Amino acid sequence: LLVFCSSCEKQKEKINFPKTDLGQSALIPKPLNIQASYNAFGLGKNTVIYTDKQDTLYSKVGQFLSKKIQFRTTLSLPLNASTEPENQDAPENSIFILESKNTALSASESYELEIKQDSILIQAPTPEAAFRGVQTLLQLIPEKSNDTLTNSSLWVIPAGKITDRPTFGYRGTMLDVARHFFTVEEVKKYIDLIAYYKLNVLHLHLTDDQGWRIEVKSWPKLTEIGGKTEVGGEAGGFYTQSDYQEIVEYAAERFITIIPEIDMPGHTNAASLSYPFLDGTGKPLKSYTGTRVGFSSFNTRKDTVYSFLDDVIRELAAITPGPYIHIGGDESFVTKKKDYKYFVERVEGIVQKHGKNMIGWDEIVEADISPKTIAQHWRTEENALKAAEKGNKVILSPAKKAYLDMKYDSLSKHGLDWAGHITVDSAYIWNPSTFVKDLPTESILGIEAPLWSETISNSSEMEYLAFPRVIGYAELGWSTPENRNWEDYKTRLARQLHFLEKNNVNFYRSPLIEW
Ligand code: TNX
Repeated sequence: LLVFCSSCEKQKEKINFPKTDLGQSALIPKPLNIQASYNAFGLGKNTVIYTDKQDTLYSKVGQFLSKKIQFRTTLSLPLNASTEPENQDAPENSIFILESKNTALSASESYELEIKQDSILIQAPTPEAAFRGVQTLLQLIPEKSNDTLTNSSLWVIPAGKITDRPTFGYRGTMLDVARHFFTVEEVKKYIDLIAYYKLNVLHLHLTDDQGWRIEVKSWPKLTEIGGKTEVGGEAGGFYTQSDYQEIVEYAAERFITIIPEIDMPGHTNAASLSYPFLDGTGKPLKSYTGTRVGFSSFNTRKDTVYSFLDDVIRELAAITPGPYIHIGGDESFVTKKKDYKYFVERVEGIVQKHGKNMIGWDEIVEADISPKTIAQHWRTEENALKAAEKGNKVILSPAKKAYLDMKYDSLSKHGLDWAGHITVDSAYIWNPSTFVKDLPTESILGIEAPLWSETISNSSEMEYLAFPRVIGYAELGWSTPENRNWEDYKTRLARQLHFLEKNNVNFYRSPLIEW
């Protein structure tokens, strides 16, 4: 209590904050509702953080906030320093993260953030929602402290109230670690960056013709042989199961779901090279480090292929807490159509048997899939519509809008252009809810921006393609169409400069943005 009183005394001196406007802050994604109250909260050395302790995940969210505040400001704020906050007079200058019983907040990622002169209150129905609210708060911390208001530094946070929730429950991005391998540390960095913009899914494209990147204990050659190559002939690499679990846990701490993809029956050269009985093409097998697609296929009529897949999916499901396994299914150009359908249907059974929900690229709608399965639209609108007709949910990744591996323009140092150039404004200016004509909104699970890695060979080049476009996709997945506006967005995007620089992100300095 003494501690509180001394901090109260310090805070009680009347601070004359400059006038603020919460409505003008550079929040991305734009929250649903913002009411400014034009005063401010002074984040400083006397600020303390309290969380609901019934659920330890709330205190983990508090810890995350404290760590990020330290990184941004060097302030080291105590968390839950004393007994339950409700049992005593609230000390001034506190941040509370509390569970809300408010039914208006019942959606799993909805939160309220109220900033007053003496306190900040995040109320959320789930720790996940509290975490999203914490990102909003972090985004409100200014780059520079004000050192003239009191005798210590204060980071002036604009006051008011934000009520917020996402449009889509699935807001993702994909990383192709098969064409080029990214290390655990590189993947973690990407996860940390996307968490700040409230994405909640990272899809890992773990296998392709050029490489197999996940350890399968019952079939060790997949990584011993298949893990050794990548596009361009460099060394490749793979995740041990414990590496993968480390990624999964790091993502889970940020309430991000990892979706693993084993791409098949095409895109399987690395697997067949490791275990030739898998091959269905009959052509000589050799390692492949080019960028062509559509030349490989599993043998879809051999039972041993399915017992192999049962092992692979069982092992993968066991280390994947998220509900989904992605089976690829794209560009199987050398698989006969009837074999393709048979394959997708049988693999769906295996995925479901291991307790997971199947996702596949939009071609899978050709098969007789169950309504639980999800189709990821990338190229063919008819497939998206067909999925909806069958009662399947659709993830939107239309290549000409959402592909992070498309060049920005003809001058781009990296990227492909088969789906066109995607400038930073074109990437932002579209409405996922109406983009595929006649696709009912109820069929849309959400959006995902894939980053294929044929043209990049390190993390900095990856960041160049992903940033800043992925920030715009985060807004498209979260904010309502009414709240989205390019002119307004581009000024908020320009104000991400400090965050991007402080985190050493090699982002593309688009001339459309006044950085
Ligand atoms: C198409 S998108 C592919 C990938 C390539 C990508 C390059 C999809 C399901 N398949 O194999 O990497 O284009 O943009």
